[in-house]
Parts: sequence; structure tokens; C-alpha cells
Amino acid sequence: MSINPSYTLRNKRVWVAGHSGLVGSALVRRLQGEGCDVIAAPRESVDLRRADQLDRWMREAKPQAVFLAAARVGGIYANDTRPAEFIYDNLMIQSNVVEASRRAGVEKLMLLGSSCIYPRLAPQPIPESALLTGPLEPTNQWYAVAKIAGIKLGQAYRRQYGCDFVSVMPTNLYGPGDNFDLMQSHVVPALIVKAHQAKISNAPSMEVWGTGAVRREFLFVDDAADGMVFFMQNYSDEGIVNLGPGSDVPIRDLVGLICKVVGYKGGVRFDTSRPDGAPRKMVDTSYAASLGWRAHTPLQTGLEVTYRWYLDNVASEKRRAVA
Ligand code: GFB
Repeated sequence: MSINPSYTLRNKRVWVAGHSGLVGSALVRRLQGEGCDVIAAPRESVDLRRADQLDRWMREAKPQAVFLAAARVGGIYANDTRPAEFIYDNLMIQSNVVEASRRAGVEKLMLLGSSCIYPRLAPQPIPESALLTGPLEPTNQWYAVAKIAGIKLGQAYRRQYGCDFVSVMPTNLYGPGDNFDLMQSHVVPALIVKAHQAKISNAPSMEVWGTGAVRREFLFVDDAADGMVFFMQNYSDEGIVNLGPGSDVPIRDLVGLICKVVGYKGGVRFDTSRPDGAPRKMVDTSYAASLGWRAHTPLQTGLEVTYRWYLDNVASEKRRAVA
């Protein structure tokens, strides 16, 4: 039985681990309508890689439900150049949060994975059953291995201890609160920065990494948060659930869309010395749909909201720092 409609977040103490990140901040926004008490672990005193610090905080905070949205994340360059951080930090965060949640008697926990857990050449769209059926994409294998271990942790704790721990796998995420640092970011925030800077400096062209031919599927982060809350309340099984909008685009078309949203009319230079990463990773969302959830936000709308957030929160900060 996959559906367990009985879990309610109302009046519960709900810990959003990673509350200030892209997904965590969207979850905090989304949970405002659920009548729960959202709690956060202070970053200064609780390093989730440290079991002792986490245990101390858990004993006082006593969360009843946990969204594990804390992770070491980044785009293709960060993943490829900082493999140790991506595997170590994520393994530690997941192991500590899962074990501390078991010890604290947490009623329900949701782990957040990623579409990069699937084999590089998985069938498209990728069904949940493709997990562990082939070699991973080399640029993010470290992160992927840690995320697969997270899924397996949740499944093992469910089997051995009867913990109600579930996992969802969103495809590439973007939205307000994203990381706009070009050396760490994913493609959407990177191209927003590049198109914006090219526009304000009247540059004849902007640089795009790779060939532009690979395809990606982008899920607006508020849709992802909505899906996470939905499955927290309505799903209780060891099988993973893909979250995505159900359509993907070549990077070349994403560039065109972002230039339109930003209002940049110059040219594009593809730097093919940069890696492309996986040729395609569009997830099969039919399982999520059969359980009653779909994403709503069209890509252009999500990009417009994200660009507005960038102008109000990142570009304006930079202008103030220069003034
Ligand atoms: O979003 P992204 O960094 O990560 O890159 P992945 C997606 C595609 O966009 C790649 C191209 O083909 C990049 O080469 N791209 C073009 C750019 N211009 C840029 C740019 O300026 N910056 C960036 N970052 N990319 C990530 C994984 O893979 O997917 C993570 O590394 C995570 O671990 C995430 O799993 C979902 O989609 O290739």
C-alpha cells in the first residue's frame, strides 16, 4: 500500500533541515499554510556533519516530522572539482540526521534525492526502477553515490526499525533563493547572471558552457516544495518517487528563454572545453501523477519569478556594495 493519507503536519513540530537553502526556504514558505510549527537548527551552533552537535539540538527541539533538505549541492563545475566535499558532507549529513531522527522517535522523515542518482544512459523518461541499473555520470558520481546511500539508509531504517522514512527524487531545481555564484551554481542561475551582466555591459555575446545540445528538465522550487509536502502527508513506502514537470529542453533553448526573460539581445558563445555532463535526464513522473501530484509552474513563469528575485536580492546587493 503506497498511500497513507493519515499523516498530518497540523500542530506538529516540523524541522526543515537546510531551511535557508533553495529547497529549505521554499519548504518554509509552503509549510506556512499547514498549521504546523516550523523549526530550524541554528547554523552557527549545529553543524549537521557533527553527530554530537545534532544530538544535543534534537534533544531540546524534539521535532516530530523532518524534511531533510540540507545538502552539499552545486552545479557541474562544483561537483566535478570538489568530489570529496560532495561525498563526505552528504554522507555525514544524511547519516546523522537519519540516525538522530530514529533515536529521537521522529514520526516521519523525508529525504531529498536528485535525478543524478540514475545511470548516465538510463532510458528516458527515467522510471524509478532505473536506480542502480548502470554506471553513473562521472561529473557528479560522488554526489550521486551519497544520495543513493541516503535512499538506502531510509529504506534500511524502514525495514529494520519500522521508521516511516520516505524519499523523493526531484529533477534539476531552480527558483528564488538559488545560488548565483558562477563557480558553484547550476545552469539556470548561472545563465541569469551571465545574461544580466551581458545586458547591462552591452556585451556583444555571453558565454555558455558545453555544446548546448544536452537536455535538462527543470522543476520550479515551489513546485518541488509542494510535492514534498504532498508526499509527506500522503505517501508511506520504501519506493522512491520522482518529481518533475514532465518535459525537458536542450540547454540551447534554455539560453534563448533566459535571454528573453532578462531582455538580452546579443549573441551566444559555446565553450565546448567545458563538460556537458549527462546527455539527458528527464524523470518519468507517472508514479507521482498516479498518486495525485503534478507540478504546475511553466518554465518561463518560473524563470521570470527567479530573475525578479535575483534583481531584488542579489544584483541590488552587489550595487549597494559597490556604491
Ligand atoms: O546545472 P548544471 O551545472 O548541472 O549544468 P547538471 C547543466 C548543463 O548546463 C551542463 C550547462 O551541460 C552544463 O555544461 N551549462 C551551460 C552550464 N552554461 C553553464 C553555466 O554557466 N553554468 C553551469 N553550471 N552549467 C547537476 C549535478 O548536473 O545536476 C548536481 O552536478 C545535481 O549534482 C544537479 O545532481 C541536479 O545538470 O549537469
